[in-house]
Amino acid sequence: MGVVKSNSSRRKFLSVLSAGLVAGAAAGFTGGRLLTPTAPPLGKELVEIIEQRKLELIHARAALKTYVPGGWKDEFLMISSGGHSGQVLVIGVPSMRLLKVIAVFTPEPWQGYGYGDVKTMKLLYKGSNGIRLLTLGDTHHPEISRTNAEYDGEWAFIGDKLNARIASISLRDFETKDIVKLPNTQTQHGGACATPNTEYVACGSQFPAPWEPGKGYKPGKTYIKLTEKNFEEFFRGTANFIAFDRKTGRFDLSRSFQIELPPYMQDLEVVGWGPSDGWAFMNSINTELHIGGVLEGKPSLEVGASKNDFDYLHIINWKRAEELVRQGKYVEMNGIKAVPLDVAAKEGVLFFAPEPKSPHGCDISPSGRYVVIGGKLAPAVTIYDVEKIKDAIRNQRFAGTDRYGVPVLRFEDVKAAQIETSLGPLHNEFDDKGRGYVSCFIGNTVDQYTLGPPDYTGDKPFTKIGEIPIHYNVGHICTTESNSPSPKGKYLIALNKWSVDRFVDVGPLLPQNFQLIDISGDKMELLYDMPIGIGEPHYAKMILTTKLKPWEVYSPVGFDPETFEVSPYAIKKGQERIERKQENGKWVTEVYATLIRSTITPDIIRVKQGDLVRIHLTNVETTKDATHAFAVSEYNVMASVEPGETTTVEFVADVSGVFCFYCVEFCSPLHLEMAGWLEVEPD
Ligand code: RUQ
Ligand code: CUA
Repeated sequence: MGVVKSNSSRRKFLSVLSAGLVAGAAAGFTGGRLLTPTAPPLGKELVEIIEQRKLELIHARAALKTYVPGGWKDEFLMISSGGHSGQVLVIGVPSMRLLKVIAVFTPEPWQGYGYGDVKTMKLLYKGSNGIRLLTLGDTHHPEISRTNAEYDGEWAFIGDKLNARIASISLRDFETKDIVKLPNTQTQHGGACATPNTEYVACGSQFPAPWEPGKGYKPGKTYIKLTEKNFEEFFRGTANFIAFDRKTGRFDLSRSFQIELPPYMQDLEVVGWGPSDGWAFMNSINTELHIGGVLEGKPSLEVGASKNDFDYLHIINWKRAEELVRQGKYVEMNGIKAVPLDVAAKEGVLFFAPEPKSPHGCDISPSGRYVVIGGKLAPAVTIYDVEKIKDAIRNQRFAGTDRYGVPVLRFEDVKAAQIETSLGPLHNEFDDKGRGYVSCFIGNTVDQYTLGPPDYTGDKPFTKIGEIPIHYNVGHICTTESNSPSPKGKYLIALNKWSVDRFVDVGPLLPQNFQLIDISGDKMELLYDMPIGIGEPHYAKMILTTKLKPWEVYSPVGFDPETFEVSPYAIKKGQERIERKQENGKWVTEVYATLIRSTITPDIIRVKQGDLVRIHLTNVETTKDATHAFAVSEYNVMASVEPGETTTVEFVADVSGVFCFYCVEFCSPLHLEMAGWLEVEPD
């Protein structure tokens, strides 16, 4: 579609616009905001702007639909992955304004994340693999905590594909609270996806990891020679259900469990509600078990993994797995209870259904009745009926088993429909009218279709009803509160990999592109392009902003956002002090400091070279936005201290000299004076 070029359409629009504005004003209708008592000149003014800027009808409409004046709040908040930036982006919708970048897997100076601030250093180390400090993350799938399967706006989760980790983020302060490395898993792709009441966050592996029988996978320890035979016998995927504590924001491995999976390269995973309550679904891409080997005379991974006509949709009864764990039918491996593959296959945890080869995406309709898979290589989406799946399992109607003994259902027994789409269908999202949307990577479209009952009760179920061009190569799409029982309709955002031609060129590496689309009417309408200057925008979730209750300050003063309690290191103004003492035979200089516009107290800190320096910083301010930040020159140390917060920075004073420290937030007219000295006396 693109831009409407016809002059007649513009002229018509302009005359309609000016007539409407004049008529509205004449009737005394001001609408309170746009039109003032001087409406006729304003109408003329708008027409002039439109003419001067040579805008078309669709441009002006789009601008009026998306412009959110300063001081007005966006209706939705998008929690988006930051791709291989390792972070999470928070974006207002429909304004498409970037509100925050949340540091998660990668150090981020602005938030004092990973630069000597003890609580953030602890997170990065805890989330590492015991071999080295991991400061890279490839964030893929964000999730929002749920109550009765609805997004409740309390917590967010994000997975790291590269290192098989998930993180929790509080939606009170929009800060990362926990990172956990999934045991026995090397890469992650399925999920994060919360169970209906966020008892667990589900996340599955992508590429299988080598497992030692009974011992699983330990980074840096496990070695199994990579051969086809070993791949089949010893490599394994996982479906993980990681217990989450809503109070503390922490994951608890001791209450978590995982299910051992064949090395089929599992893809996206979702957890159901309603008729699919207790079930999780994930697809797979390499039931061929091909490992590649181009230089060894074998087909590439790409070719070898696309041979079979069908791969397997994994159907997981996670409540049954939970029960088996309670009965002790698990093996404890590397800190998690693992339900072995043969147990999962025999005891009703794991089933397969054929899915057209090399599928992608796995999404659940609002009713919880349908599971929708993108064809990727086949131009169709396949829709499975959960009632049919449950019925076939109940009646033991299987076509047989796979090579690991997992029961395989018949495609015809569980299929609800297949809908033809543009080329390369990947991910599905839904609206409030029983319609589904699918991103088509190769066709560069988003296609719209109808579901079946109870989601859609009209006379054209399972039918494609529309499409809109996308710029370009769309991966995920995101509609408002989709993948929950009550999507809100209104907007769809296409998360596009390439932005060729859409913006001013900024070198060979192009920004990626979010496109905002209005889905409230019968026809989809493109509203806005938003370049993403960091990482690949992978997937996002949108939530009504009215569901969020973010804190404005930390309270009471001395609050520690790591423990959600008052810090034992919090002090009041006047209690500042420096103490030097020995800890395990090492000298430690411990500083209790306050921050308030525009003083850091103490402003001179004298230490001896080699001391471990620990500075507890309390921002004693209680007003919104009175953030101070503490950075030490030449020492790579930085903490952001929000109003009311107590945090600690720690570093070894290994270099002698006199070093300035100062507040890095432009907090007051005397912000430049908010500084002091660290003197490191040579030993
Ligand atoms: S998967 S672009 Cu990493 Cu979300 Cu389909
Ligand atoms: Cu505090 Cu600048």
